[in-house]
Amino acid sequence: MEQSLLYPVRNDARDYTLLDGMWKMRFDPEVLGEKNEWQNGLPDAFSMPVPASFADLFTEKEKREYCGDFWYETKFFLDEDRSTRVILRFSGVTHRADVYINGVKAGSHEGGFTPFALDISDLVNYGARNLLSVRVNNELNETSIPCGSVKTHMDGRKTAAPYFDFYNYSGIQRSVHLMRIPKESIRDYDTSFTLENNDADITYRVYTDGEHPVIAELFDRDGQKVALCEGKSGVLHVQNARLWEVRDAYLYSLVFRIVDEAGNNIDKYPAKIGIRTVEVKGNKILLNGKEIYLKGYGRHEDFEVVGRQFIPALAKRDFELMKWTNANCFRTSHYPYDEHWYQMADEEGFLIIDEVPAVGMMRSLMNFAAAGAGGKDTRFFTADTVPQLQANHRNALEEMIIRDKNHPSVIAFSIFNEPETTYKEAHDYFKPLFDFARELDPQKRPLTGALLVNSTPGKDTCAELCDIVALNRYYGWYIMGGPDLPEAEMAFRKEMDQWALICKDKPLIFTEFGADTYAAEHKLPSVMWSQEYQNEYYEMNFRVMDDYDFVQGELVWNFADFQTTEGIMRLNGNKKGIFTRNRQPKDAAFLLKKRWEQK
Ligand code: BDP
Repeated sequence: MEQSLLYPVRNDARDYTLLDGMWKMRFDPEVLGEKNEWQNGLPDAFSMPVPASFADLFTEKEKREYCGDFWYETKFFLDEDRSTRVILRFSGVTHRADVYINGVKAGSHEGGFTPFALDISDLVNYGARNLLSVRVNNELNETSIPCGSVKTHMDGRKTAAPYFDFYNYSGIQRSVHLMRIPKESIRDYDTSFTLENNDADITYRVYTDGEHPVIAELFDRDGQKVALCEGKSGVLHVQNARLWEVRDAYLYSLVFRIVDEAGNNIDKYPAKIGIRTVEVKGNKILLNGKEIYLKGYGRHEDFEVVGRQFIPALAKRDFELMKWTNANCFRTSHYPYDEHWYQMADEEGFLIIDEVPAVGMMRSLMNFAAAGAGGKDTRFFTADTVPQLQANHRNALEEMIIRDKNHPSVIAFSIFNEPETTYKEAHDYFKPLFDFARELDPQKRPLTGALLVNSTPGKDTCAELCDIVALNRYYGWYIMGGPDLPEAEMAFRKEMDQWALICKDKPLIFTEFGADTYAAEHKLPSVMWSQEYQNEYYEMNFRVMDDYDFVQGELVWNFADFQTTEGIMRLNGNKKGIFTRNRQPKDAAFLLKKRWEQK
């Protein structure tokens, strides 16, 4: 990690300007931009908001589906102050970016869902305007995560061919901050907690790039100082600690300061922290030492027109809906979300399973389809691309854990979604990534990964790497749907009997189960795609899950209908939502609300 990924703040030591707004943009299908020096000024550009997913803003199909290089440009003014470092921080550019300041390359980044920061102090003009150009590329391949390929059409057009079931939204999709931070600054911090009776110890470590001492002070919600510690690492003792609990989220403010000889602040970073512990004990998941059953959703960052852009009002609506159904958890399927989601979950007392974009690790246009059609494997993890894929996966994992490790809401990290796990090379691929994540996480949270339909006991090679076994299962939908629902129940029970042997001392959760349901469709008796069938599907699945005590969570698929690529398997998108794409309930929402009130 070259630069600190700390979220930007403003105080007496730090400042930032948000560069969000209307930028210039231009597609570059022939990859001529750099040769034609577009980094010195973008000719014939149109305007484009930043942040935004560009696809659904257009009316022309070839623009919506554009795949390849594209350029952005904006200008910013910087005052004469040379006493700070100037850092440009991108919260998410999908999937890769080259950044230029005044025509000079400032850096590059691979991976569309985690932030990167570039020190541009030596490239900027002080007391003048500066040109910021970004070349973005949204192609998928077998070394990128998520995985996919690119299809070149007969007229030369390229479109994305994802190996996954969500739309390849791209662009500068998250905010851009121009930060000014002290030359000697706080780069990062770790926290972890131990509880004893009513007290708590917060073990912290601060990383700085200088030798001046650090002071850590803890304030409660009323601004009262409750603990103080000097040093880059230490333990803050909190008497009568207020714990961070589900839907009762108490946040403290932990303020780190680098101080000079006279006691003045060189840098200051305020962190919001929630005191809580997470562990797996036998086949239970414990939060603050008490058993917790996970209820909630797999989600997407997805909405009409705006695609993957974070819209505070929409996120507010989503949290209200999740609370209304008595949910307590969601998985950031299938990529780390915008940082505001985690900040909101911290405040609301929601639990997050934070997932790295390791999805599509199987050669198929929609991975579930290949697996559903007999579980064929494509020897994905034996290809020459694997070392580079693993390096990218490792980087994304590192950036996600560094970015999210101090959020109380994050209770587990998910290292994959539905890869082929049925042969040894898959295990060899994932083992070092699990080891790496364990080493990296100061809180040693449980690790997991969502297992595909054919990853069953005896065949699967990766469940043993997981602290929590997580299954994506579609009994009653892809497998034996409609009139075959009773057979689906039997098959489901048969599989669960096998997991029972493995999960004597390991919890198992469902990270996906669901049925496509068209919001306008009712039918008595039910048929697949009707609201009635979605309810029957869930009732059957819950009946099975409730009979196995090692099942410690149920995250339904999906919170809301979402956009996918076109195809005969999808009716303008995936319709497994409990809510429609514009956030109104289907009938199943009422079923979940009732169940989760009691569960
Ligand atoms: C699983 C995937 C998920 C899909 C889902 C589905 O993990 O991304 O959207 O199935 O088919 O294969 O709805």
